[in-house]
Amino acid sequence: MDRNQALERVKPELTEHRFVHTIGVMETAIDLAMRYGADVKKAELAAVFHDFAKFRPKSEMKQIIIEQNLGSELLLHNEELWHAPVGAYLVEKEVGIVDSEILNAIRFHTSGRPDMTLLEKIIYVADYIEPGRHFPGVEEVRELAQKSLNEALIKAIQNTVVFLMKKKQPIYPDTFLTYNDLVKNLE
Ligand code: DGI
Ligand code: FE
Ligand code: FE
Ligand code: FE
Repeated sequence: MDRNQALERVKPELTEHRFVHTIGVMETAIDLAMRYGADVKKAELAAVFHDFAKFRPKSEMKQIIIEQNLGSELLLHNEELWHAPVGAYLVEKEVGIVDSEILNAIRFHTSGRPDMTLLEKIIYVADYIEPGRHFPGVEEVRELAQKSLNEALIKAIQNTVVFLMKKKQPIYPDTFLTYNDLVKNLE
């Protein structure tokens, strides 16, 4: 599947704003893949489809999480987390992408996980720093991403956790597990 076919496929699934975000993630992921020596075509496809399930009804996502055993603890946390694992499932089922590296980059783009692959880190960071993002601290993460993907990822998680805590929102345990794994392996 080439880039234009992929973009045509994802477009009707998204709002105009989310489609523009997706193109930003795609361009950023390609840059990062070239910089850090990842598979550029896989980064491109994973980025195009990373938010594939973002606008599926809550009820559909919930049903998929239960029926496909995607982890019932997800249901106890913010629905914002659901579109990542549900997206990986639907991109395989409805788009026909079977490459597990691409599917895992989609699956873990919101929470991360311990021992993230290079491609997973690239999609996570690209999602955070794409040019359409304007939240506080994003510029620092953009700069870090030029020299260390791990440092960029740690800062992005820190910012996300602080943001959620300020709103007194629960933090999904995998987000902490990802953070702990990254700081442990720093030195
Ligand atoms: O889909 P996007 O908006 O492009 O970005 P995303 O998939 O990275 O994140 C979507 C949302 O998920 C964002 O509003 C913050 C939220 N989120 C990320 N990590 C956690 C989280 N929410 C909770 N409750 N816990 C987390 O650990
Ligand atoms: Fe997302
Ligand atoms: Fe993200
Ligand atoms: Fe996104």
